[in-house]
Amino acid sequence: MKLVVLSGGGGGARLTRGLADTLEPGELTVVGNVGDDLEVLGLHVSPDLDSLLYTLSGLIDEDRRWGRAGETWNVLESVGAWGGEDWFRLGDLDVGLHLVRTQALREGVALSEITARLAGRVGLRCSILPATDDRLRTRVATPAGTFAFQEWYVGRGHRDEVDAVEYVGAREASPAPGVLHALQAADAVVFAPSNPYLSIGPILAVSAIRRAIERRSVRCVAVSPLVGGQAVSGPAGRMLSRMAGGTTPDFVAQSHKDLIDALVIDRSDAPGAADVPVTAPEIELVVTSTLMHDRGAERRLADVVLEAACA
Ligand code: FO1
Repeated sequence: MKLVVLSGGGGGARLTRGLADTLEPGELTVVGNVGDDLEVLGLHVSPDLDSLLYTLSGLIDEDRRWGRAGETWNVLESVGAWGGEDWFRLGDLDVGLHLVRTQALREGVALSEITARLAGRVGLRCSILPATDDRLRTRVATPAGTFAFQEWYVGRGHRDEVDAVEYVGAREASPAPGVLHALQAADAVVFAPSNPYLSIGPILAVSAIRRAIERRSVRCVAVSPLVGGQAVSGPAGRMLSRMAGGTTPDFVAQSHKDLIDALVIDRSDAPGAADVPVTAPEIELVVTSTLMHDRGAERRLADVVLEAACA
């Protein structure tokens, strides 16, 4: 079965690992968010692509949910001591990857090509494609001003409420090579349990990707990033409350309006008999346990998602 997953880092990467464990080599293509990318200390960092790469290869720090396990911070300490930018924490092992990627980009290699080379180095059984090779950057508008994504997320600890999200460059961006082909060949599409505005939104802001999903003839299944109406990590719950008006499955479904056939939600979010769906009654709700606390839980959720995708 050929599956395309749209994903950010964190929970999205974990579900992707569960799907990769279940599917045959070559059956899974992950389209990763690049709206979080930044240039820091002269290095190009792609946090979500790297979380996917590190999670799928077993190199991720499972507690922090980003960067490498067994990391050391000598470079960062030296940068700080020399008065350089150390607000965005790049570990020594992580820096190695950024050096290789940045050099390739400067030599004119596309982000998709260097991502494929890196995935090849760790022997991944699935493809990771950036949504686009073009420059696409998320900015958030808050009561304190408008910020580049990482300036708000890491620099300000994503404490400011978000009024609006902008995807700078999306209008001119084309899908990276392979993205449209993967979508056209897919037997199903999955939106990972990633933030609808910050992770899935930037991917769908590439209009050719959105159009391909709108015109698909196969099922599209989203997995809610919420458990008990709150994000497992990050600001998705607060953003849905403020920007969509609530955090029930209805509001999550609404954030993927006209794009999904089914929404997988956690048991703790299952609507009661008295809850009448108002916004998206045509979307099938699949209720299961969505918390991925270990590899077994990732695989169990992947099985539920695959069943919903094949229904
Ligand atoms: N997240 C933080 O909260 N603080 C950091 O200093 C930080 C550094 C960092 C470096 C490389 C990388 O791949 C990810 C990093 N992250 C950091 C995570 C990242 O900013 C976010 O988790 C994602 O962009 C949101 O999906």
